[in-house]
Amino acid sequence: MSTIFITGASSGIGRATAERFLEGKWRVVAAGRREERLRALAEKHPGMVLPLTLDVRDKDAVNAAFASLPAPFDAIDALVNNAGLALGVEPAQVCNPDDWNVMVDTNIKGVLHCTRAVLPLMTARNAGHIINLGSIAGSYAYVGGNVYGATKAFVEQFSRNLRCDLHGTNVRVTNIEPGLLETEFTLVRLKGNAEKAAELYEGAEPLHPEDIAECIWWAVNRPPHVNICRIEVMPVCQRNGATEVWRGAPKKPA
Ligand code: NDP
Ligand code: 8X3
Repeated sequence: MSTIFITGASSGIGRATAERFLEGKWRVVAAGRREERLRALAEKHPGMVLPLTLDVRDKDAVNAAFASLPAPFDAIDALVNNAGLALGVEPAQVCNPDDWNVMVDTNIKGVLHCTRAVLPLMTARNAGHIINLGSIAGSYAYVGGNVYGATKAFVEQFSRNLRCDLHGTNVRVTNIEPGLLETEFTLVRLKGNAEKAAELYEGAEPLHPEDIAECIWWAVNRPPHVNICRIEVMPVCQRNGATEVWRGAPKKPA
């Protein structure tokens, strides 16, 4: 039986991915900060889920967690670096710079901590798969996307560079880049403003977390000689925008 380690398994894409792999008879290490949600998942699937309270920003805690996984959850076949968030939608010149630190610490450093902790385990077995959650925000710029988009561009370049370092091993790396998707992501980004969060999805059919879980399941279950490098997914109602030309006098300073 195979084992997958999923960060941010308490909600959204992470939880849907956990359910998808459990359905496929994989064991799941379900990591996140909201312990009660992870425990509920474990109770729903007795013996198949190891709930792990973990803040991916804490390098020492991440290293300790990977070093002390109990058998049979210690032979990790796949790691999904899913834990992540956006904070705020304001332009760079007026946003709260503290939010930037949280996004960098989670979306960049969290991915680095978990990847570095798992890689020696995978290279020692000459097998494994790292699946990163990028975003279309890493490719397409938009107002207020500033640091969030930049963290996801980091995820894509890190994924490519990882494939260079791992070349010659059987360890695979995939970056999944979803577009508009309904989870708790928007509520977190808008700092609990449920009304504004609902407006984003009004009249549109966004992706569902299960759509992305299915992409991850598909990428992981390709034959061992196949590496799916990158998957960009949007709902049918979304497209990427054109460039814009500013005409007239410059905006007044904020
Ligand atoms: P959710 O807010 O529903 O889930 C985010 C998950 O990340 C939660 O389980 C949360 O768990 C976990 N998390 C956040 N911070 C930490 C932390 N410091 N340590 C451990 N876990 C953490 O959002 P999504 O499911 O939508 O997001 C999952 C990933 O997908 C993110 O990387 C996001 O950037 C990306 N993505 C999302 C899109 C969207 O529109 N929803 C589109 C493109 C990409 P807990 O709070 O319990 O720790
Ligand atoms: C989330 C997608 O377009 O809201 O990563 O930034 S977007």
